[in-house]
Amino acid sequence: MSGQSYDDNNIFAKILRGEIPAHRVYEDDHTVAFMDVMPQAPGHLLVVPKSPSRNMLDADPAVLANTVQVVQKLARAAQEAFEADGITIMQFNEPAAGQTVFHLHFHVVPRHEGQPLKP
Ligand code: DGP
Repeated sequence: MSGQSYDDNNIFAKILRGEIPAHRVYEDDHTVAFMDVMPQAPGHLLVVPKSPSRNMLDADPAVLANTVQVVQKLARAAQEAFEADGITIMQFNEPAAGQTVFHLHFHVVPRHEGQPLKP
């Protein structure tokens, strides 16, 4: 584990505080979802808990469990809305694994047969 701490200047913390805009598609008491600005496929959204954790490695298990339930709900909704053949869920922890925004989040990406993800 990196031992890195949470920095509330990250982009998603600013979106959660309403300091920068995002296309929000879901919100409840604990979780927000908004569209990814660099979608790897149409309908690519991000599911973000409101409470601060850097990634899965430092997340409270209860927050994680609740967030994953929202991921499932929104994956089902996205599958229907985008008539997807499948859904890719992605989640990265620390730079070596591809994480670029250091507030816990899950990618929900609708997929269609024969259509690879955009890089
Ligand atoms: P990663 O940390 O690698 O899981 O990826 C972070 C994702 O966040 C990436 O797909 C692009 C997206 N992203 C970065 N900045 C913004 C932003 O300001 N607004 C939105 N909606 N998405 C962002």
